[in-house]
Amino acid sequence: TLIEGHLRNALTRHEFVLYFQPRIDCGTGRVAGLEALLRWRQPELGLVQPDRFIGVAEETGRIVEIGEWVLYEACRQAKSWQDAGLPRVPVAVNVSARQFRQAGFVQEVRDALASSGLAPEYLELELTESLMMQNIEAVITAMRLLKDSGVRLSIDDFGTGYSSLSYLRRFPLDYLKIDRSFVRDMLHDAPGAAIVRSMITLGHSLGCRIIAEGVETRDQLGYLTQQGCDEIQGFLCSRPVPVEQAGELLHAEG
Ligand code: G
Ligand code: G
Ligand code: MN
Ligand code: NA
Repeated sequence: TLIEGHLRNALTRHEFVLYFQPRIDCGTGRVAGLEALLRWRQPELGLVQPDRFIGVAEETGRIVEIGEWVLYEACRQAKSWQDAGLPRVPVAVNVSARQFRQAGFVQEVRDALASSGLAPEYLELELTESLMMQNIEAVITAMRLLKDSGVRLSIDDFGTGYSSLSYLRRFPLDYLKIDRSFVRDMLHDAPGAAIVRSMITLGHSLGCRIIAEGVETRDQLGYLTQQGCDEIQGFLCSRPVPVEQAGELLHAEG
């Protein structure tokens, strides 16, 4: 396909960029972290959103080298903000299943930290619920190694991937990110609200901080805060923004 062909040269042509979306601490209103989100500046196609190419990159295996770039670039950028004296917040990176299952993934993470000089507690890895529910024992082993290296781990898109509750407690998780579909439906009916409340309770009982995704309204923020949600991410606070604007967001915190 067209995407597949262009994707072949995208890395060497430096066509990828990272955008960053902040998440906000419900208690303090301050920026609690930034999620790195990949964008592709393709000369003929324009700015291509990940929904249009991540799937293709997964199928062709190209996601492995792209993911490696994202990991290093996110660490490098986070370190560069810190060196500029901006407030230190963790940067979160999305990890695809294929990338995570590579034998060298844990070492790749350590290498990205070492070569960028970023302290490990400022790197978070977002693993989707569906990634975590396949080859569970191997996933737990890799997650333990990553935790031992000092990075933080999140379960992303929570609620969409048929988690086995008996396994959930075995994963060493720091954050649970409630998928935005639940936040969207939350205030429309009683079951929607009850599901989100249960996720918050479940996440807390697993020892996680809870991040609600896709928060777009003040009403949603109010409800989530009232129910004990720890952090929110979504268009209400900010869209994903290019690196310069992300730096300005941090500067405004300082
Ligand atoms: O940025 P946006 O909201 O359009 O992202 C759409 C989807 O693409 C989300 O599910 C997000 O997790 C995924 N995504 C964004 N950036 C990356 C990335 O660097 N690596 C992987 N594997 N997925 C990403
Ligand atoms: O799957 P993941 O959580 O990584 O997806 C992140 C994606 O969610 C990004 O592509 C981002 O553009 C999108 N996103 C972030 N905040 C909002 C929001 O408030 N509403 C909607 N509809 N999408 C959002
Ligand atoms: Mn994510
Ligand atoms: Na998500």
